[in-house]
Amino acid sequence: MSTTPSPGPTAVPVPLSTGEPDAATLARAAEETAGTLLAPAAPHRLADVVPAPQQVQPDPTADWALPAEAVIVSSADPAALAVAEQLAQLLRPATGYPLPVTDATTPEPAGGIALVLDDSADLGAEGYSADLGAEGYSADLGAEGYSADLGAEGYHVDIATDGVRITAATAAGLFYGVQTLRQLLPAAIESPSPVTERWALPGGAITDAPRFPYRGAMLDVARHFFAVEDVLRVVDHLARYKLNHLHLHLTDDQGWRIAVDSWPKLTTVGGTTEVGGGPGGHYTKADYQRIVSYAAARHITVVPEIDLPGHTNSALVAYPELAPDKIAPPPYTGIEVGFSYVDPADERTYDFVADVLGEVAALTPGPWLHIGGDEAFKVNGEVYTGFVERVQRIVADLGKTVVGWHQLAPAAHLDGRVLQWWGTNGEDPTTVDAVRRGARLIVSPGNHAYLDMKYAPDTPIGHDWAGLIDVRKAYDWDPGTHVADVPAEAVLGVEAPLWTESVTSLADIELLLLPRLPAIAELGWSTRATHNWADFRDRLAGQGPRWTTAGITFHRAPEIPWRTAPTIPTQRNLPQTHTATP
Ligand code: TNX
Repeated sequence: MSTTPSPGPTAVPVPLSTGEPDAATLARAAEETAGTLLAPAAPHRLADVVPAPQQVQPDPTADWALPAEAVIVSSADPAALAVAEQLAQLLRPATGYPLPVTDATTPEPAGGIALVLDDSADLGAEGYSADLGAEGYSADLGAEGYSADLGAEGYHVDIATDGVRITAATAAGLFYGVQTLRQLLPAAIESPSPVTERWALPGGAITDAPRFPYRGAMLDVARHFFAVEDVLRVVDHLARYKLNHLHLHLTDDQGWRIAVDSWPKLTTVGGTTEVGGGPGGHYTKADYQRIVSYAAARHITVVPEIDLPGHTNSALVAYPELAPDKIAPPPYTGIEVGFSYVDPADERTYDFVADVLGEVAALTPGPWLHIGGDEAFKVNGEVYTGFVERVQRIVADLGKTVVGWHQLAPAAHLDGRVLQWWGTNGEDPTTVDAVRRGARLIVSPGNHAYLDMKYAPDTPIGHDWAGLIDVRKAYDWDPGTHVADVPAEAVLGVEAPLWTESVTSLADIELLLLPRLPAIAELGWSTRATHNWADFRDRLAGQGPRWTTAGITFHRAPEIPWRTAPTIPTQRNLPQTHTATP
C-alpha cells in the first residue's frame, strides 16, 4: 500500500509582470489550493495501530473517507449507543461534521459508520481464552463480563467502500474498535478545532482481541496529590491504548488521599502534606466516584490501594492510637520508605482496616481491593503474615478480591488472590510458591515497567534505582514468561506503575508516561506473534503527531523515528489570497 504523504498546499501563483494579480487568477489559484488540500490523501497503513492488532487484512481497493453528512448508526443497546456517542464526540471537533447518532436493529454503514453489538460474535478463540483458560478468571471476572467464549473485549473493524462497520460482542469490544478507528484517521483528527482535511481511512479488515485480561497503569497520588482533572486525563491516555485498569495508590507516608467518614482526620490531618512540603490534598467521596465513573465509561476499572501495614505515616499522624508507641510521628515529606507501620498487635488497627476498606469497597464497583504490603521492613515473619492474612480475610468478607505487592506471597492463599510482582531480576521462589498455591500475578518488573525510572541519565525527573528504562527496555520483555517458573496461565496481566516522588505536574506525568505506556499496553494486549521492536518503533512514531496535535506532552525518545506533526490548515490559517481586488 502506498504511504506517500499527501502534497502540501501549493503556493498561489502570482503574475509578476502586471503587479497585482487579476481576480480570475486569484480565484483559480484559490480553487487549486483548496483542491490540493482536499485531494485524496494516502491513508495510513491499516496495520499502523498501537497496540498491534491480532489480524490485519488490507484491501487497497476499499479505501474510504468520512463524508460531512455521515451518520453513526448503532445497535439500540444503551451501552453500544454510549460508545457511538463517544465516537461522535471524538470526531466532531476536528471534522466539524455534525455526525448524528441513531440506532437500528441491524445497523449498516450506508456511507457512514455502523457499530454492531453482536453477542454471537465469536472473537474469543484467539483471545486470552487460549492463553489463560476460561476457568482461570471467569470465576473472578465473570461479573465484569470476561466471558471467554464471547471474547469480551475483542472486535472486528471493516473498512469498505460503503463505510465502516465495527462489530463486537460487548460495548467494551466496540470501544476498542473505536480506539483503533481513531488511530487509522489522519493525525489531524486529534485537533480540538475544525481542520480542512480529507478524513481518509485505509480499506480492509482488522480482527483483534487482547492477550491478557488485566492491562493497567498505576498513578501514585499520595507522594504528590493530583487534581481529579489530571487523573481523568490519565484515564484518557489509558483508554487510547486499550488499557482496562487504573490502579490508584491512594495512601502513603506523605499523604492520605481518600475521604473515610468513620476516620475523618485521615484526610483533614493526614491529607495535608506531600513530598517536598506542598499542600497535598484529597479526594472527597464524590471526587473518587467521579474518577470511577469516568473510567467506567471508558471500560476502565479502578483498583484502589490502601497500603498496609507500612507506608502509613500519614495515618499515624492523624490517629496516633494506630502507632506501635501510640505517639504521633511528625508529618513526613521526604522520600525514604520502610519506617512506618500500623500496630499489628492492637485490635483497634483491625477496626481501622475494616472501616477504611469497607468504605472504599462501597465506593468501588470493580472486584479488586489492593492492600499494598510492600516495604513493611519493621513488621517481620509471622507478625507480618498474620497481619496480611487477617486483612485478606477482611477483603474477602467485603466480597472483593485481594491484590497486593508480591511481598504478600508468604501469607496463606485465599481464593482469587493476586500478587503484583515488582522485582527486577525475574527470579522469586517465594512468589513462585504462592503461585503454586493458587495466586495469580500482575507483572510490573521494576526494570521494565516502572514509569518513574528515568529514560536516560539526563531525564530531568525520575529515579534510577531499577536502572534506566528507555522505550526499547520498556518494550522488550514478555509478561507471559518473565518470572521464572511462573506459567503464562497464572499471569493475569501487566501493569505500569508511576510513582510520583519527583513528579509534580500533569506535564511531568505525561513526560514519563509517553511513549512508554503504549509499549506496556502492547505487551498486555498484543499476541506474542506480533512482537517486533522495529515494527513497534515505526508504529509508535506515528503517535507523536497525534499527541502534539492534541496538546499532550511526551518524551521525544531518540530511538523513535518521530514523524512531524501535520501543519494543520484550519479554516483560519488557510493560505491567504490577501491582495484580492474585485
Ligand atoms: C518502591 S514498588 C516502592 C515505592 C516507591 C518506588 C519508587 C513498591 C511496591 N514500593 O514505595 O515509590 O519504589 O520507585
